Amino acid sequence: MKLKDKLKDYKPLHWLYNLLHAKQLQHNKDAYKKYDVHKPLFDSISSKDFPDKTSRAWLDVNDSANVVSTKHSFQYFTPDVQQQLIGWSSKGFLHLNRYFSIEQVDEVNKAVDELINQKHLPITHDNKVMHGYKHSPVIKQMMQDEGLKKLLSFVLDKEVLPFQTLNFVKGSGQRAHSDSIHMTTYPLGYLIAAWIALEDIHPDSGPLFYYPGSHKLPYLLNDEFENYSTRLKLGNKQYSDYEDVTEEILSQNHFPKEVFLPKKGDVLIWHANLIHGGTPVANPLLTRKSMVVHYYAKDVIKYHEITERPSLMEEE
Ligand SMILES: O=C(O)CCC(=O)C(=O)O
Repeated sequence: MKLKDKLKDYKPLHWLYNLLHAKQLQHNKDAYKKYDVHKPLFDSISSKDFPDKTSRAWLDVNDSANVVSTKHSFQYFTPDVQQQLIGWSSKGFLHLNRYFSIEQVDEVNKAVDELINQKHLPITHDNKVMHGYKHSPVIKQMMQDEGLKKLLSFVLDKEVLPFQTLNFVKGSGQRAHSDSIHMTTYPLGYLIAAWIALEDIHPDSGPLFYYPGSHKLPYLLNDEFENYSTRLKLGNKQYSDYEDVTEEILSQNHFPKEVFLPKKGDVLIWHANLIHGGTPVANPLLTRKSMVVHYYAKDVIKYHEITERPSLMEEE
């Protein structure tokens, strides 16, 4: 292992980095007070600080089939969305047909091409451009779409804040996971994601897959894959250990697997704990243009469980 990778495990280096980004940690301030967390905002934080591992999101505590129609704003959604909201607690996802127009999507595709070719924004090993919204008003506009935010806020019953955009040109091939390991909240269940098809998705391009109902599995956090940290150092487990345990749990539970083959402009919205990933790319010549936006609820604690780092949020 390279020295740089070894050093990443030492928490004091994170604290230093966090101190240098203190403004981007202010979002946690009120929630620390509300949930009695007596730590400075720059300090490491993980599920060890929160022994209670249940979600308190209203559609996890209640069954959406019984409660969504009691909320005033329910009436403003289309009959199709209303029907899907009713099924949220059992399925853990929503599918919006042709939500974004072809023109909006084409503008985003143009912006992504420009970012890659002109601004030389790097594509990561799993084929994505991170945080494109910071460089492109068109990507930012899609991320901030008011109708989408209203729907996500309805599902969480809290105002949502976009945390990041990921733009994929090719399939990710990412193994099954829950976003709650990457973007963890306290209370649990206060992250929500929107996956936007930026072209018609071909079955051989490495489409997204997900397991309806898997959001009801217990949240898999550090303790569950024996990733034990100390005051100064992170645990010894790797992300691949988390993925192995997730696969093991899936194999014991027999959830049906769905492969998402959307049309350009469609959106899939998923629950904080829905297990999903990217199928292997059968034809590497094919593109799989898509954009993911992860949103946090505003007034919860937001962090990354494995590295115990509080999330850095752009200032509002
Ligand atoms: O689009 C994909 O292939 C995977 C995306 C994903 O897993 C995520 O954004 O959490």
